[in-house]
Amino acid sequence: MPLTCDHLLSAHLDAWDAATIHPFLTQCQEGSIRPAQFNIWLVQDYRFVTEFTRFLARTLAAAPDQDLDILLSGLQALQDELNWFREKAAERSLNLNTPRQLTCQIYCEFMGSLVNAPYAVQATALWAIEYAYNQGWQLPGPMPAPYDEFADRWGNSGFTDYVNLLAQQADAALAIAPAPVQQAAEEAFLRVAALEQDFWQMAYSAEM
Ligand code: HMH
Repeated sequence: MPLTCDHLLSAHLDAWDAATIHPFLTQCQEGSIRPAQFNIWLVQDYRFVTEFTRFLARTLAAAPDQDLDILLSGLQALQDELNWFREKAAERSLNLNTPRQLTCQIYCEFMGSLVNAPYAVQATALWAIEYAYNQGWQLPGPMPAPYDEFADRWGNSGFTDYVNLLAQQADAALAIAPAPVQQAAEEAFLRVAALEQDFWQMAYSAEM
């Protein structure tokens, strides 16, 4: 039986919960997050998304013809997202040239390390990265302003549809992948889960 995204989730429930359930998100939902901590996340996530854009572009470069349409829509959404991050940072007078924290750097290096990985591995990692935010921002329930705008960016139904299509594309690639590639995809999934957990935690351990 080929590996699927559903199987990865059910085989690694604890790792996935740790990636998507965190006090950072709960405190956004309660409106009790300290603005300084939220701002650390915001700046670091902008820095992450710039590298994630490059990762998506490299994944697109390796994709079969039938996957190009969805991946191009993802790149277009990231163009909007990067501009949105710049607006949010300007509203809060945040400097987006702030150096990357170690956790952000490690996550970006991991995405870079997948440059020569088989497409099935890249597609699985891409899905996991997007699904982590799709779930993480939705699970706590409706958020108060100003966090509702952030929750909606990754929790809205259009983004949810996009993530489901990414899962279908990853599943199709995994279905024709040899066993060692499926194993590499599982390792990439677990790596994403661990890095997502660290990324939330970064808002609490980092200095501005
Ligand atoms: C850390 N993971 C992190 N940041 C993001 N913006 C996404 C995933 C997007 O899905």
